[in-house]
Amino acid sequence: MKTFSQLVIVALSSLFFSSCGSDAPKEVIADAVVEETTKNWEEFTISAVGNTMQDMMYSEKNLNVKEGSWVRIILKNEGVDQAMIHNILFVNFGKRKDLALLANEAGPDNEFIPSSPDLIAASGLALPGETITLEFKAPAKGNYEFFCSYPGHAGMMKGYLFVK
Ligand SMILES: [Cu+2]
Repeated sequence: MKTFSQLVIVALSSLFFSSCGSDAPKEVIADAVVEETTKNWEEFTISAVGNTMQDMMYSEKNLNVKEGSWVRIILKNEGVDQAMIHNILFVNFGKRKDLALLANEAGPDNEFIPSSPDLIAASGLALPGETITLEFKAPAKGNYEFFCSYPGHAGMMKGYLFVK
């Protein structure tokens, strides 16, 4: 019985040979297949809990991933109060407060996502009861921060990403 990776190789071989002397797009497809099957995903489910500005928080504070991996964040907004609207932004270390201010300026039209070179990845907004997924390639080795950029939330909803 062939394993999944063997099947992929077979599929790639046939793509390669069938593309010889013909148009290039098939090789592009093959490259996409290679990338998708070789991605190393690190998946985290994070709950946003609490229903007041005093008790809202993420269920996870520290995330550890390996350099070169892909990160999948599944953010579950478990709040029920209509003011509990959340997202999750990953930013360079030490930039949480600066980017929270920029996020306020970006406003609801931009889902409170600031435009900044210190921003690594940002999810959309999750309303109470909603779940949202964010996927991104882990940045270079080092320490990073994450937080909720909905106005007034960055002081309570925050944590760290360590890329090793
Ligand atoms: Cu929030």
